[in-house]
Amino acid sequence: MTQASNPILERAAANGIALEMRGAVALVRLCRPGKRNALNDGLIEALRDVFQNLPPEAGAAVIHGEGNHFCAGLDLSELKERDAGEGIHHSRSWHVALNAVAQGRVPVVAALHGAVVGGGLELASACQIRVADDSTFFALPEGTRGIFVGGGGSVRIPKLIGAARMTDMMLTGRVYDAQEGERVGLAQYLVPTGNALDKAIELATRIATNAPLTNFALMHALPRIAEQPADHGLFTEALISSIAQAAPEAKARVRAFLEGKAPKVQKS
Ligand code: 1HE
Repeated sequence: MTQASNPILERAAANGIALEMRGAVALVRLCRPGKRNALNDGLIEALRDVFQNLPPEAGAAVIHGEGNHFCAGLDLSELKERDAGEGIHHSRSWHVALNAVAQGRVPVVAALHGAVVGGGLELASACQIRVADDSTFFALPEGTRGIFVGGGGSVRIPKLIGAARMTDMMLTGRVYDAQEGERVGLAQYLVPTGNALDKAIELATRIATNAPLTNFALMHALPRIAEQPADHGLFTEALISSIAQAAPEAKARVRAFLEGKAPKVQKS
């Protein structure tokens, strides 16, 4: 399905989210470079719509930003118009959109460069994999602006770097550069400036060849197991692993290895 033939995707494109298929990889681009891809209501809605309506041929997705920055976070010009009640619903609308990324149908790789700040870091943390290039910097300026994260950041970011580091970022305005970001766990990959998108596409292309049930288990079972008490987690693991290994695709892949037709694990 192309953007031109799908009214939902056409509306998303008009609101600043472009979708392009690259083989089995859905390339999702934030297209508001003049405002550093700041996320206004239209963009958040478009993000939700795109991830809820990925073409059936998509086996993985990449999200990236146009211009010199990945994303400057919440569009602060919209903040001043909101009272407390509206603020709650606004935050919930981000939760829905970012859940569509985190717990959609396919794994998502974020290609990061420049500013990954505030809601931009919340968006990146909703992705399964983050690839940063050397120009990337991470910050949570909410503390400085007198506000709080509202796009799931307080749930997802401590899982990446721990509550202590997130608290420090918000209390002091600390900015992590790309190297520090990778070291503390904000990104799993670090590449030279300008190479994040290519690396993200390479990873997503590989991810798209996984058995769909494996990808499903990693997106939907693992995060839940990680939050369960150990005894419940072990039980859930037994269930999901038996479902995955019973699939015909798993049997075919294991057979291929045993017959010497599948690659061995190798040092990179
Ligand atoms: C914006 C925004 C924005 C840029 N909302 N308009 N996020 C922040 O606090 C980060 C605010 N932004 C910045 O610190 C800088 O813009 C950047 C480091 C990201 C980029 O700097 P630079 O020099 O490349 O761009 P600029 O000149 O600062 O901005 C270019 C334009 O984008 C300018 O508008 P113009 O009309 O004057 O050209 C900026 O006003 C505009 N712009 N960032 C609105 N964020 C769910 S809760 C999440 C809570 C948060 O995310 S709070 C953190 C918000």
